[in-house]
Formats: sequence, structure tokens, C-alpha cells
Amino acid sequence: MKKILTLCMVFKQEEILLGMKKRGFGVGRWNGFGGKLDGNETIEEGAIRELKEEAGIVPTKMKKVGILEFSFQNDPKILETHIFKVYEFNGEPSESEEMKPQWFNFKDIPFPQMWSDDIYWFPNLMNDTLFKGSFLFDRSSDSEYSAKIISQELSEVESL
Ligand code: 8OG
Repeated sequence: MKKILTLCMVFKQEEILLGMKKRGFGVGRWNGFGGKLDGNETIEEGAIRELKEEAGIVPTKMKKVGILEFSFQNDPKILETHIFKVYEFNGEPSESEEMKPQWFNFKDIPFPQMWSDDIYWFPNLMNDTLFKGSFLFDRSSDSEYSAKIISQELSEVESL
């Protein structure tokens, strides 16, 4: 069973915008902004909507850079996550019910407080190399427990 999710990573010069997830899945971690699709919107429409809802900004230049499949042991659900890089946007990031946004210099990305797969694909995200991959975790995760990666695949691709 596949579920489609979006994830927007927002860039400004030498900084990346991450949000501290305040509730629900992934609570207590820094991440990009995204979530499930609504109704019959396209993946890109869903990504734009979630970024507006969670960070209060509207992307004006964005590109899909990766597709990752996340799954958890003993759970048939696959979270097919479409990752977008946002190069330009309108508005100022602001806190929402779900996320508290903050800019991080590229040197200070808080990997220990992020999903444990992120460190593997961030180099691709930074370098604009398109990527696909899959990560299997040992169990669903909350702020008190860091899900461990059991197996992983990651490769650069020509197109998505
Ligand atoms: O709607 P909800 O907040 O539950 O959506 C989950 C968000 O978390 C969505 O943007 C996709 C993202 N996400 C995962 N797994 C992982 C992961 O392993 N790393 C990162 N960086 N984001 C993830 O669901």
C-alpha cells in the first residue's frame, strides 16, 4: 500500500529553512515542510499548499529533486515522499500549529535531531543531483525514540 507525501526544502543563500515538528508523526525533529495530498490535487499542488500552511510562505521557484520510499518493519505501508527544492518564495516564514521554522546555515544543519536517513541524501539535495531511494526503519518513531535504519538504497538518477 503506497501513500504519497510531499516534502519541501527551502533555501536562501547559505541557509536552509527547517521546521521543528510540534505534533504528530516526527514530533520533536527538524524537517522540511510537507504532508499528505488533499482530494485530487497534484503532487506539486500538495507541496505548495503544505508549505503555505506550515511555514506561511509561497514558493515561486521550485524543482522536484528526489523521491524516497519510507517504510517501517511489520507495516506494509510505503510512504512515497516527493522532495522539492525551493529556490525562491514570497512571504516571511512564520510559526504554525504544526511547525516552528528556523533558518540554519549549511554548516549547522542539526542532523542528530532529524530523521536518520536525511544525512544520506542531503548531499544530493545540496548539489542538485536528482535522487531516488528507499529506507526501511525498525519501528515507527516519536521524540523519545530514534527509529533505526535496517536497510537502505540510494542512487542518483537522470530524471524523476
Ligand atoms: O502529514 P505528516 O506531517 O504526517 O507528513 C509527514 C512528513 O514527514 C512529510 O513531509 C514526509 C516527511 N517524512 C517522512 N519520513 C521522513 C524521513 O525519513 N525524512 C524526512 N526528512 N522526512 C520524512 O514521512
